Amino acid sequence: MILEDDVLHSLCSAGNVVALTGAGISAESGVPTFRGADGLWSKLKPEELANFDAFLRNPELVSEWYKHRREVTRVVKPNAAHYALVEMEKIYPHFTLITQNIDNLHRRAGSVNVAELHGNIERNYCLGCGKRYDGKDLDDNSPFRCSKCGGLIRPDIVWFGEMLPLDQWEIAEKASENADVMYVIGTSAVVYPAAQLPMAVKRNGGAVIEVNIEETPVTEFADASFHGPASEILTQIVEKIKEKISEEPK
Ligand code: BJW
Ligand code: ZN
Repeated sequence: MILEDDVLHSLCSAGNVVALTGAGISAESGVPTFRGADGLWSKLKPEELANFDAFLRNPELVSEWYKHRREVTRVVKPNAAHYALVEMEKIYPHFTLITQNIDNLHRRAGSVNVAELHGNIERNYCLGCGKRYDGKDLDDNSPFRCSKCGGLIRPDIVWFGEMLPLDQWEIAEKASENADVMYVIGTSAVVYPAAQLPMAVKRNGGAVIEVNIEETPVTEFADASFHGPASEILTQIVEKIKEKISEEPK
């Protein structure tokens, strides 16, 4: 990986920094991505599983699918890319991690300031009365129906056509508008409104640094694009930032 001096300088001098992550950051932990040859949507149809109508049509099927996904996310572990972002949170004075992932791996790695745009697979709630359930309650006891009102229990995640949680979106939007630097990591950047955040950074004069194994719509306007596995690239970026900061006179 070649990190040009001027790019490294802007990464080291940034005060407000944001990372926007997608499924690719968890791929090396063993969580499948959505798009691409091995992605979830190559085998399963999103319109049959990942929207509210599909859930109402067949709550058992959809709930079983999320139960299976919870089992997958619980056995996997955060990887070096998640830990590199924990380091960044320590380096930068103001650091916000915006994730589209529902797998909880950023928090498990130790990141604190995390905005979850698409929810969290461990959280669930009843459509009838709002009672909250965590994933473990559902998996250990009888699934799907609320113990209080008998209503359907759904995962607290954002399906297509649904609004993002307003508080998380506002954090993400504000942090992006104020960002000196945004790292865009492991996302195909095709799902809105998350995909508009890197453009908001550019519009406001910030720099966009992309980390992805492939080109995406962000590549075109990014200030630098690093094409390779997030675990390797982010570890190297963090090392270089630390090295440079330690060389600077105090
Ligand atoms: C690596 C790597 C490694 C691999 N290292 N990199 C036109 C038509 C219809 C709808 C729309 C439209 N325009 C906009 C919309 C709205 C829609 C949308 O954006 N659709 C587009 C797809 C067209 N958006 C919504 O509906 C959103 N809500 C909304 O807009 O509300 C307002 C509204 C209300 C009412 C009506 C209309 C509008 C909600 C979006 C919710 C997204 N939900 C999902 C599913 C969550 C549940 C679940 O998990 O089951 O969230 S979709 C899925 O995509 C998931 C992800 O968070 C999201 C983004 O995917 P991501 O993370 O980018 O993953 P991939 O797989 O796409 O990419 C992985 C990347 O990693 C790749 O680039 C790889 O190269 C890379 N990679 N290994 C580095 N080791
Ligand atoms: Zn209920």
